[in-house]
Amino acid sequence: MATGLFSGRAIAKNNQAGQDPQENSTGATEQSVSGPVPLPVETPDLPKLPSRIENGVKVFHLIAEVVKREFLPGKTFDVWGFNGSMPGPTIEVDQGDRVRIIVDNHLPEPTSVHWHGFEIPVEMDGVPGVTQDPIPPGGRFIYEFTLHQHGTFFYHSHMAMQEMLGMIGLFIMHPKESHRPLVHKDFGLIVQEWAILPNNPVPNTLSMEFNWLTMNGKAGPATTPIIVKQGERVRIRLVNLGMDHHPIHLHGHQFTITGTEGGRIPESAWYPTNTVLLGVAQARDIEFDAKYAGDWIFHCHLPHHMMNQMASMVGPMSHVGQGMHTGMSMEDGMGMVQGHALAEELGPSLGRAIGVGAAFEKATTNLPLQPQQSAGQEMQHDMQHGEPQMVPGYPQDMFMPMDEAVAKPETYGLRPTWSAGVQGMMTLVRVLPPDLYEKVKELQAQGRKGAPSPMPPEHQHSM
Ligand SMILES: [Cu+2]
Repeated sequence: MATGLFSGRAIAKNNQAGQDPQENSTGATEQSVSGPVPLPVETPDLPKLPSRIENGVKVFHLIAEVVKREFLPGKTFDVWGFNGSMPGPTIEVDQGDRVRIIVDNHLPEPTSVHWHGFEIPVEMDGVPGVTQDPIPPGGRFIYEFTLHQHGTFFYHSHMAMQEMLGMIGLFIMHPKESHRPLVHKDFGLIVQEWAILPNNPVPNTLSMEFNWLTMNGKAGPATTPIIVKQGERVRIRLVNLGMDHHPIHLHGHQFTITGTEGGRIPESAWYPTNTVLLGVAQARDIEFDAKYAGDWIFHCHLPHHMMNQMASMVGPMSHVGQGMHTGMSMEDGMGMVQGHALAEELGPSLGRAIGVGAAFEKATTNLPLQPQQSAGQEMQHDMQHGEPQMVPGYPQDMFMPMDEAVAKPETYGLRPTWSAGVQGMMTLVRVLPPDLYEKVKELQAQGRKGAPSPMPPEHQHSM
């Protein structure tokens, strides 16, 4: 993981925080910790932006361009990002660095890059019209500044709709002296939301209703789990630049919020919690001691952000008798083939939207559905074994594992069917006992896929 900028650096051994690793219950004695040398930040599913030194200046090269991003296996979308990545590659620097960032615009429209929260000369602030001319298609702008701050920052296009197409990246400034207590692992995640109609690869940036939720450009269960060893101290940096605020919740552990988009919070202001409200344009650092072994889910707690492509549920969720009928195709169920594409009733709404599309949503009923009108084999199965269709509100949720499609070293050893419980803006914090931790690290080094999980016997009847 420690590729790029810091790849040549040694990771300091020996915990200097005064918390002897031998004191923890795992018996672990050799652990990497932060110290005088910054601990590189791991950004699952995202690359680091390499740099070179020119006359004492750290030089980066960012290319704004159209990117294809696979949110889930088979679900690839046309988004905008940098250097082939969406979100853009992570930039890591040290406090005090002189930094030059060459930005080339390979997009078909003007852009500019804003350095969010940076205390730098206004000419470098990246606001088109106000502080600079927009960078035209094919054009270049060179940003250069000295960084005296430290913390979790980010860069993004300062064109609003370009933000909604994905033009953001992490910008980590390591402090001159590492914060105490030192951490063994340091991760970064960018959360985003998307409105993407079925069979359409281009996000609708005008929509206020979102059906794809991502962490580092992946929707659960394709989000690569965060791997830590039991007993380690962990920092996770979170950044949000979308239309919604996200209450991000960790299972099984309390954490403290140790940083904001403005930098480090004094320890005297820390308090225990397990959910952090990650507002738009904010960054939050959280830290915790990974005391309890297990595969702990880490997710936005807005229910609509805990699922994928929820528009596909619209058919069975709504209307019998009035309005659009259930049991139609996904496109019919969303009213996509009725009228012309710009008709008001087809305006910015997805699924259970309130607003322009609300008229379609009023006609909800609890009248009995027919089994063949349900979506998904799971439901058909359930319905054949009772009369759940007599239950008002039925159906609500689906359970559809896809373990093998998202298998990777970091998923090794997860419970079979795990993937059905990880959807939308979710990932896993896997607090692993030493033996399993070493095994996953070994698989990572080999670049091997996780062993496919066998289906447990009690589940085979419904597959
Ligand atoms: Cu959310």
